[in-house]
Amino acid sequence: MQLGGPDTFRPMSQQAPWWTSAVVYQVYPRSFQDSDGDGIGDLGGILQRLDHLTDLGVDVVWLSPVYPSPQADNGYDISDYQGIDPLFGTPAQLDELIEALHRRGMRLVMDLVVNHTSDEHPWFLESRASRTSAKRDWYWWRPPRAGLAAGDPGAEPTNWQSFFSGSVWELDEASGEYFLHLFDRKQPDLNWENPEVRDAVYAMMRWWLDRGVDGFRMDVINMISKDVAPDGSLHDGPPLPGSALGDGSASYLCGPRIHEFLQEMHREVFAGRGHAVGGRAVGGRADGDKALLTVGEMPGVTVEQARLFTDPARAEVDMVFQFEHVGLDFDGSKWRPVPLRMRDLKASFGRWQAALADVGWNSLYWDNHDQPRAVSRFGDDSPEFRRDSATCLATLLHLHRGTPYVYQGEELGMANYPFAGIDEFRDVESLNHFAGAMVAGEDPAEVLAVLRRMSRDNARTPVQWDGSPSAGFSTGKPWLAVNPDHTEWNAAAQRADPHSVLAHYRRLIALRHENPVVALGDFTMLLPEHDEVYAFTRSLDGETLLVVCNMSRTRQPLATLLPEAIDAELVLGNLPSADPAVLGPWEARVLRSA
Ligand code: TEU
Repeated sequence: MQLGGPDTFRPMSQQAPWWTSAVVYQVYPRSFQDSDGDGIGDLGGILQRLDHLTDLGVDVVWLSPVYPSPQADNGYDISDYQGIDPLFGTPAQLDELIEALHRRGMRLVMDLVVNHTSDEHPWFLESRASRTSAKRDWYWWRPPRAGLAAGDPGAEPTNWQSFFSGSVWELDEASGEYFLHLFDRKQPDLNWENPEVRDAVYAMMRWWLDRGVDGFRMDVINMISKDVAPDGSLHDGPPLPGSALGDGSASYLCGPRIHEFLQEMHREVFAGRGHAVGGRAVGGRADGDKALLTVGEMPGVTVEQARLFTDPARAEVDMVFQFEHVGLDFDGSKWRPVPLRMRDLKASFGRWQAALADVGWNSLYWDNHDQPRAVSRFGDDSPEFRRDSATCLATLLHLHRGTPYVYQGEELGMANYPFAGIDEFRDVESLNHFAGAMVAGEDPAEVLAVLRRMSRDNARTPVQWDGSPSAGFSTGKPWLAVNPDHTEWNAAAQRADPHSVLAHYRRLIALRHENPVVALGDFTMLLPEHDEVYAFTRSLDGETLLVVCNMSRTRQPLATLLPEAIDAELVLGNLPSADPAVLGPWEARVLRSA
């Protein structure tokens, strides 16, 4: 099978950046490894577990926030951008981590949270101090709605609903004005319209790069530009069904100046700053002048926008996290889950693969610290199919074109937690949602059932290193309970088992490093309408890989569906194949077409 004619435009294959063949591993420090027995993971713990990362073969570590923070949103509320929270360790340990990763040929990407700060950040404290403060304009302060007094119902400057329930506006009694927070009330939004804010952020970023970090994952970076009228007012959004609040997203997702801001950031921070890792090129290729990695987290980003953000000629970011595929199993709100339809998943991934084929680049993920566990959500976490569905999902994702992200524990097949009551949750989003639903008179059992399925805490239970009582995570009491299934599902049990989920991730990562078709090949979706089999090809320079994944418990007649698969050579599979003509439950094969 030969795809991609002579007119296929493939500029990436000439001078592919290093990250096209790289795999990123996300560490959520609070839950990775505790080294001091306080039940909370820390930098010392990460330093103890580096062999796990080397063994897996990943190229980059993305570290979720470790900066000083009141921890209202587990560190996504930062009170000092240039320090390390004592909860997680010391600045010297961060330097040690940079050094240790570089020595092992890995890079460190820091989380950059600059849409908002903590309300305890000195910038906000100064801003809040008085209406005439020099930093008043660093945040979004607005008077009550015309004709209403501060605190009156509906007096909030706009009707926007916050991501974490309730209005985005919080009244500051002292000044009688409201401040904007798209997330929690302890996360006030910075005003990027103010050039002083932007300069302060860029200076902070340069400081981290000087310290040796290799790039940034930029939290909700497509929300930094707000659509503000010349008179300074912000616009109401369309009302949300059954709510007094509205959807303000048209005013802050990919706002009017977003490209300008990211281009300015690139010029001020990244231009001409590449550096080699440990004195050698990572991934075996010359790095040129672009050794850093930037990935923008962008809820609601469209493919058209993503092409602009990731077009190298525009110099904005290397890749974005889009949210389309993790929004297919709910109806508008994550608290209204619906079954995932395979054809929707194919249509979505297929569209992103096509849209970023000639310009730009995809990032690929199932899991992160905000998403329920993929094996429970998109796979089948019953004892019979858990290993097979986890490895099938991994194969499907890692064989797409783009940079794959592995979230801690995903490589072990970690599953959702069997939450029994609201007191077991810790996440501000889950707790706010539950409280709001109770005020609205919803049925607690139903709300809990949805939380059990969708809560971010599913992703945040401690990494399961071994079968001991705290799973090897901590000698103290873990801040969030360890999943009881760790006695069976843990790294120690999987390390030496060639059939484990861990071993399969290791093979997938190695395959991307070794085979340019996996990194750069053109993508073509097959069987777009099939409800259970997900199949596609990847082709480069005359070589074609055929990938077939059975996303169900039902055996599939491969001979009828894709006859070309029968004689093809098996490059990598997740099951010992008995019958080449039949695809077993959750079986995945990567084949080389004859
Ligand atoms: O998340 C942004 C975001 O919009 C979501 O993934 C969010 O968690 C989800 O919509 C809730 O349903 C980023 C961080 O990844 C997240 O952990 C932070 O809470 C959030 O920004 C605020 O910094």
